[in-house]
Amino acid sequence: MAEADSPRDIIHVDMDAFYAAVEMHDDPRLRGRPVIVGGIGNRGVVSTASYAARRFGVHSAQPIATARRLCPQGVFLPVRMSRYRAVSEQVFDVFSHYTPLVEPLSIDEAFLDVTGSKRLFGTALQIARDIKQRIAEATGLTASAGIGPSKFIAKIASDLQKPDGLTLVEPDRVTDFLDPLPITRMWGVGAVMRRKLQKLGIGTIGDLRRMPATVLTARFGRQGTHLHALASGHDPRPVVTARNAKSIGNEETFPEDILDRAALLRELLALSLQVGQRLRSSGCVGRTITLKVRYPDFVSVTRSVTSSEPTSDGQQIYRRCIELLKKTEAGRQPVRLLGIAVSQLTRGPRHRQLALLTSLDQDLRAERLNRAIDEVHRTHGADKLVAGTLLDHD
Ligand code: TTP
Ligand code: MG
Repeated sequence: MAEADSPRDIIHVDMDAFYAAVEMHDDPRLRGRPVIVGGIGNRGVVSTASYAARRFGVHSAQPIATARRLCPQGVFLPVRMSRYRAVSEQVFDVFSHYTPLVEPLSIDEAFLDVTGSKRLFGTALQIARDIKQRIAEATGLTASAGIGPSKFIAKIASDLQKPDGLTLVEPDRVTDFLDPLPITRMWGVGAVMRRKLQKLGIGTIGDLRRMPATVLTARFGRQGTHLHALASGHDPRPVVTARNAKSIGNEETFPEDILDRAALLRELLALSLQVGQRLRSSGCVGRTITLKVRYPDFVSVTRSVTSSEPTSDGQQIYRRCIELLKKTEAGRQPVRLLGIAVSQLTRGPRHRQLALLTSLDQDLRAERLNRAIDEVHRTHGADKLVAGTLLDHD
């Protein structure tokens, strides 16, 4: 049997109302109250809200002004990133006790492959229980966990009984589990795709599974094939740790060779933003940036730069790539392909603390912008957002 098809035990763990829960832990007078953490000031946005505040309709990414209107009695608190990072460290330390195969998705969630840990620690269900218990002991906070035979199933499961949830999906129950769920529960389906699917009469994951794969492929290409496989419970994607991923990147072969410098910079920017997004979604930052340029005669060159500060910020990647591009023939010769890879990877939170001490404000602003970019990508597709001012760097 191919390795990807072997039975696996994947756990997805996600902290409950993370920033707000930390605030309530640190100031017990806040417990049970509607706590809203975010950019204070009228132009800020909500980072997260306690479950009490969510009952008023307050949610992440909402303008603070709206949240104040919906929940005037709310306790509004500023973001204390260094504190959340410290708690995140404690949570990830618990994970690493059970398996080295930990894939961070963000500051408060990760996938764990515990297939090889069962002999030592008991069933996956037992491990998930222990992890929740240890997190509670170390941090005083609750987490929700989902257990399943793939990342897709575990991710959906962890969300179903929040807060303090624990949901186990046995391999032979995958279809029963998925079928009744609305497609809004499908991890990786943005608002645009959801609307397209709804137009086809697809409301639940079961509807999607029963649709012939050929129809979905004809309509949506590779994405259609992928969605059908997921809806059928097939997801061989491995848990990828920051340590075993050597680099994260992307490259693009153009339909026509590009000579125009402004057009090259636009492509470079789009690639940089995508790579930044990939780094963030895998919870990584990297120090080395490598630019690849391929000319029409298929000859490729690479240029690299290594900085002391690791990054997952698309704009920073873009600025460094502009310098690298100057060290190539691009613009004097036409370009067939551009690629960017970021390597020397480490996990995000731990390695950003130093930078945070010196430039808290800048760090927070970049983080908020990146979150907004990721959100637009999730809901509208990757090509809908281009930061116009960035193009002026040349
Ligand atoms: P999430 O895990 O998405 O949310 P959460 O932990 O607050 O709540 P849930 O119980 O539903 O998991 O995000 C983790 C933290 O990331 C969150 O506490 C604050 C931050 N965050 C933002 O700053 N902006 C955002 O838009 C989102 C979604 C999260
Ligand atoms: Mg969370």
